[in-house]
Amino acid sequence: MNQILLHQPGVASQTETACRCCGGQSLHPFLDLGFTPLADRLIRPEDGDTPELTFPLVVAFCPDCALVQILETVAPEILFADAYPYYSSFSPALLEHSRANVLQRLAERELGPSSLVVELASNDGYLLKNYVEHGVPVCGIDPADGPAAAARKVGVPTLCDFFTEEFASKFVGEHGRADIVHANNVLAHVADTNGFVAGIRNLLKPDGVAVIEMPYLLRLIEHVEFDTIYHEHLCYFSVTALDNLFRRHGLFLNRVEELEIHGGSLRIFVEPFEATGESVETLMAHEKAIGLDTLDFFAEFSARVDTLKEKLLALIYTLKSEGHSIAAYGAAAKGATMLNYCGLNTRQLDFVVDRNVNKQGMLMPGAHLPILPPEELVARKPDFVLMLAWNFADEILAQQQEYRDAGGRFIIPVPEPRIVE
Ligand code: DWN
Ligand code: ZN
Repeated sequence: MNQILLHQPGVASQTETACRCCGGQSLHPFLDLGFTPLADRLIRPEDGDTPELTFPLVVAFCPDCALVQILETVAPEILFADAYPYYSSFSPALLEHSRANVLQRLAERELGPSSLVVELASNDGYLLKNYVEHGVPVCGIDPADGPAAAARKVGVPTLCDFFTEEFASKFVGEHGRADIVHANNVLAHVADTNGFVAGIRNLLKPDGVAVIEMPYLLRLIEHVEFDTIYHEHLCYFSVTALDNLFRRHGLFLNRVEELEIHGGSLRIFVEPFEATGESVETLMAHEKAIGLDTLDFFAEFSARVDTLKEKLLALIYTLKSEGHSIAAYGAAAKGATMLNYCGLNTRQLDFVVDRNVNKQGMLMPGAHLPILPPEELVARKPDFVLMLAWNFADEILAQQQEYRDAGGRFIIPVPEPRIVE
């Protein structure tokens, strides 16, 4: 297996010198994950020997607005080009989480046939379909044509486009303003964060609310979730950085909830009027108290990432030296960062399984593990399985009871590599 990785400076990407949100010029890098291929850019088997583009993956802190961000911006048309493989509906826990979100919104607000709910990065309709069920008009916006087509199939009208400030003005002209704007796991992905937020302001009714979810920086650092760092994720948010960002656009972070999903996330409620709730004051005070808004907070992180890598490699090499076979579970974007940063590939791992039929038959970026259906675990009985989709470990362990009863064991890499019987 000769894996060819290629980096072409200035081709398809640019290295930022100013903060993505406040424009500050004093960014402090604190973690360097090297050159990695694009985490969601799965490889066709016939392209196994074709040079793969790689990009630097350096993480920095902005002392002016407390935003953590990567310094490389890969062109969106490169990042979200080819058949974007991520379909939210392949994760039952995510579906249940999203349904509960909608039912809470329906309980909180008078929504009916004259209302409008818009979701940015609406994917395959995994969330908006719950509003359709309750007769509330919706519109999804997502640049990925595969998921957008899947959404229309489940009755969710979807516009296949990138959401920008200009797009928002055009949309309001044609469809009016929204009562609720949902945006899950997308704020970190947009190259023009300020334009995106300005678009949300333009889209919202005066009494509208934007309900936005993103991974929480504090949990990423606490649990060493370095594998959630990849080129699709440009920003890593604290409540402090979010408050600074939205205020810059006349929007106000009035409420925040902490969520378990994706290794620890935030759900924020942003409105065009200021009514800062206790939940926001409490978390911002906590962040100040622990110094999450200072560079010092990140000083140890690089060393902690390397410790996790050493422990995982020591475990895997010991198991290999004892003659054990090892596979993996979850052809996730975070799996690509984990494998490529740790230098794991088909020399140590035989294959990876994933439920997403759009991923099966492809190869993982860089590591080139073949992606197979989960049934292959029971069929081929690898002795161990590295859980790359650790954020769904509970449901995957339950799902794989037959494999475990047959003696199969899982390795959970984050926050500390451990074996689960
Ligand atoms: O921001 C993003 C996060 C929210 O989701 C996106 N950029 C992409 C994605 O990141 P990821 O690929 O690391 O996410 P997941 O959701 O952790 O990926 C889990 C993978 O595991 C998916 O490919 C689906 C698969 N899966 C499975 O095969 N069986 C998941 C479950 C729950 C299962 O039972
Ligand atoms: Zn900044």
